[in-house]
Amino acid sequence: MTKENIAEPMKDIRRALLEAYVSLPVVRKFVQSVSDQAVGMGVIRGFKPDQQLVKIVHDELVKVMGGEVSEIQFVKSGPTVILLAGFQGVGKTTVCAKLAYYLKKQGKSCMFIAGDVYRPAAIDQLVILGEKIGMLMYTAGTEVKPADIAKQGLKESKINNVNVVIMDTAGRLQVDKGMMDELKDVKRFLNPTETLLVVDAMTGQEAACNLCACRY
Ligand SMILES: Nc1nc2c(ncn2[C@@H]2O[C@H](COP(=O)(O)OP(=O)(O)O)[C@@H](O)[C@H]2O)c(=O)[nH]1
Ligand SMILES: [Mg+2]
Repeated sequence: MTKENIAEPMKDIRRALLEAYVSLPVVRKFVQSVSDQAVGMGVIRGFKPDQQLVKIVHDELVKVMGGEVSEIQFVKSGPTVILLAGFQGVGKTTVCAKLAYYLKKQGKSCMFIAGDVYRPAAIDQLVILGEKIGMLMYTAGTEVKPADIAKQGLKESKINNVNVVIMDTAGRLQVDKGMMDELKDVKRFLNPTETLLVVDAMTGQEAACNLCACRY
């Protein structure tokens, strides 16, 4: 493969990535890396050059998406505490249930703390999901501050001797000082083992900005 004969497909790849809302620096690095690998590479017998280029693109995509898996860290004694954060409607409450279901199947006992005191029926939503998978839950209604809910919920989880505590929180429509301050307060009381930012897969590169904004 030569710089000349891959120019056209590289242009298509660049366009496809930009249309998929991938950020420009990432696109540039990606195209450069694929070109570097392809140029001068001999074609393997039984393969066509285009098939080989597709393979390089595939492997590079896997690398860009993060080749390694980051497992949840569990503490040795006391409950492992997982705090879920993210904007409104991204799927935090749903992730609470999916995560708990997954952990329960691994033999861990889990408990929810319902910390979304703003979204109408957010607590009911978590309770309904929790009942479906037989979860222990701590709820305190909507009149209590999330930080106090966190404190009480954690206490309750220790009494119940659970392995994992998952706290659901309220999201906002955008980065909001009130939300950040509230999360900071919750975090202080909860001292989570893991804080997971839930983002919608359709968010694209904006997700990276959300992560920077939420890193508190
Ligand atoms: N298609 C799809 N819908 C989802 C997914 N996760 C959550 N939802 C839906 O998105 C809506 C918002 O989810 P929710 O968990 O309440 O978001 P939260 O506001 O961040 O707690 C609900 O109607 C969910 O059923 C998902 O992975 N795929
Ligand atoms: Mg929710």
